[in-house]
Amino acid sequence: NAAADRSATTGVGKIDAALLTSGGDGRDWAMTGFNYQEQRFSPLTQINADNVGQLGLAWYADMPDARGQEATPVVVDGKMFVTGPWSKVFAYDAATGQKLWDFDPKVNPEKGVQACCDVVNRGVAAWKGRLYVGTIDGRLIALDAATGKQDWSVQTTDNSKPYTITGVPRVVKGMVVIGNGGAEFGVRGYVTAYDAGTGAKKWRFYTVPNPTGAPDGEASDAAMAKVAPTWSKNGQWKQSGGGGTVWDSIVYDAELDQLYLGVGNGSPWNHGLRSEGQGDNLFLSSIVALKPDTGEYVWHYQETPGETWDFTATQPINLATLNIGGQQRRVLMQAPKNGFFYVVDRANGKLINAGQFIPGVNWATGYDPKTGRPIENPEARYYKTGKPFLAMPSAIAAHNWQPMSFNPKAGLAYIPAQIVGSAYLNPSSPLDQAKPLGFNVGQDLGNAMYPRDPAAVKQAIAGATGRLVAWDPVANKARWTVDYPTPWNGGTMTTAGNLVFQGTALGEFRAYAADTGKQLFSYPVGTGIMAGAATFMIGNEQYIAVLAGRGGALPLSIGYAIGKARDVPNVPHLLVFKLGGTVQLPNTQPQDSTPVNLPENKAAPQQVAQGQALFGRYCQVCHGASAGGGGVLPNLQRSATLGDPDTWKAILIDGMLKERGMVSFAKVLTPEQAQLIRLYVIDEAHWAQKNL
Ligand code: PQQ
Repeated sequence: NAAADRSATTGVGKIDAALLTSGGDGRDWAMTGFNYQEQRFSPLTQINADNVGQLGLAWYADMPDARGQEATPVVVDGKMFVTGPWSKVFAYDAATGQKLWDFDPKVNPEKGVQACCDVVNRGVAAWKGRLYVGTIDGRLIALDAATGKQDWSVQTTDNSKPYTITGVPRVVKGMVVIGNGGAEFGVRGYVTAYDAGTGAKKWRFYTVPNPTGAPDGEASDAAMAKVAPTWSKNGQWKQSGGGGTVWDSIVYDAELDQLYLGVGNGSPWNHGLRSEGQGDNLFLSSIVALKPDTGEYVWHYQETPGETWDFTATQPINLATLNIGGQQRRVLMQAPKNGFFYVVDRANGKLINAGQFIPGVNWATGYDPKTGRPIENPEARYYKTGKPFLAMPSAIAAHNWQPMSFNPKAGLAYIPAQIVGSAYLNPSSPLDQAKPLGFNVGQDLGNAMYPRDPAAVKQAIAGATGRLVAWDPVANKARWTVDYPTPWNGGTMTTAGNLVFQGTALGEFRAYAADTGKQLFSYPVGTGIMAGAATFMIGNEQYIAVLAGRGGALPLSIGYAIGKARDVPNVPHLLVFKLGGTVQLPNTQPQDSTPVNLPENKAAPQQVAQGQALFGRYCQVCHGASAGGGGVLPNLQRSATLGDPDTWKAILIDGMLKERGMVSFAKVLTPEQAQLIRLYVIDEAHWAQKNL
């Protein structure tokens, strides 16, 4: 009986109660966000500000795929469950590290090219003896937690479209709720609730209207009828689906019995192209509250009306009760891509506070407290001015998916923030219109590369930095900050032991005092960390677990500005610490950065320019702007095939490496164009060797 409660047989039976409290004592880390409030705050105190310096490794495990490691471990009754790239699931004895089983959903590697930001996965949900995982190819799979065997699987997306899943399913009132991604390519976002026992569909909520104008026959119909006038009559959303993917945050509020969706950016990004520059385009870049039983709309708060910069509101949401102006307010908190930290009243969706958490935010100066709307800088709407807008923050985000935590004792939220600007510009060439392969974001991607100016590139590298921000949501300002020389540092986790844990892009796992930000611990892990940590107790011992390994949007796409992080090896590990742990990690070699012998540069400037535009359009989102490499996918400036036109063609046109996710680009490139890209990369590599 597929619907049977598996708790009796698996030892992870108490999980449904644990989701509310994580067992109350915090011995389990029952869901990726710790419990339904998703504060990632543990009440455990054995490891604390006085003794955290004694942490050492209890055990570690090698992870098989050197792509982004983004999952937070889930730990229940002594077993640890994590996911890795390609939606694989791994189970361990949490005290010893003994592998119990693994599960590979066998995603077709060619699907990887539709994952905008790496083939990542952020973790499982556990409930009544089952684990739930979303896959890159849009399946929601239920596993028996004891054996890792598949119980049921449903296809939650139309696989003829570029939908993907990277986010964590959430189990709410006997249902599993899952969203999807794909708004960089052209999809229409939605979430679906399935019966947790059987996988039968319960309801679906679309986040943007149906381009055909017809009702969907789904829970969102009434809401969509209301928001349809916020979209233009024509505009590219009619073809692209409009976006609004819910690719990360979905949070259940057990106090108010509401479900909050963090809704993503528009598709294409460019509001001028998407919606003829008209309308707020609800529910893009919004937090939407639903009734979990039916999926009916309750309220919404839109953070970025008329979204046009890829400003998602998908980032982690923390629930809390705060004393604001002498009143206890049930709030949600979010630090989304756009650089403002929001405190929103959960009862009605009204804005309480919005404050800039990184310096230099220039698309808006602040929020009108009456309307809850941003006060915009008119220059930011590049499609209106016709001029490029050099924006802070950018699509890569002031804060991306890296988990944020909230410590109710310190009254602080810990934002893994970053300071990375970039330019937005209307497309100048038909090349940048929608294509069967590649991004469809309404930007001048063909020209979006680093200038051939060493000083400018060095400035871009120095200017892209990271910052841990301890934000006081009541005072609406930072209490303390820690700066990092590179962006894309790890998610945060905080404890009643007055600690905040965070990994860094340069390969350290650190702990700070939660109240003051004083650094108390640093451990060299030899590889960059992006994921958030979990903590749990087995017997008399508290453990801290974190995945290490680089990947995700920024290392794939940013090119040179990844800076020193590119030299850090990418050797993925699951790391588990305890007080007095003595296990040693094997030494890793730094990435080889000695100059390679490049083929002679014989290209004419015209060929280089053509190759550069094609590279910008089709290659840079995975191989980095200006082929600058990010230490995840092959650094093409060092590729042994640069001097070998036949192998180059076999890879780009014939799909020789499709089993590794490098698909054939024959749909969009002629063999001659493929060679122009090769000539451009050779030219760029010569320039970089000489100038950087
Ligand atoms: N994913 C990452 C990552 O895992 O590093 C970073 C991003 C995504 C983004 O910056 C995105 O904008 C983004 N957008 C979508 C989307 O629009 O559907 C999906 C995803 C994803 O599923 O990973 C990301």
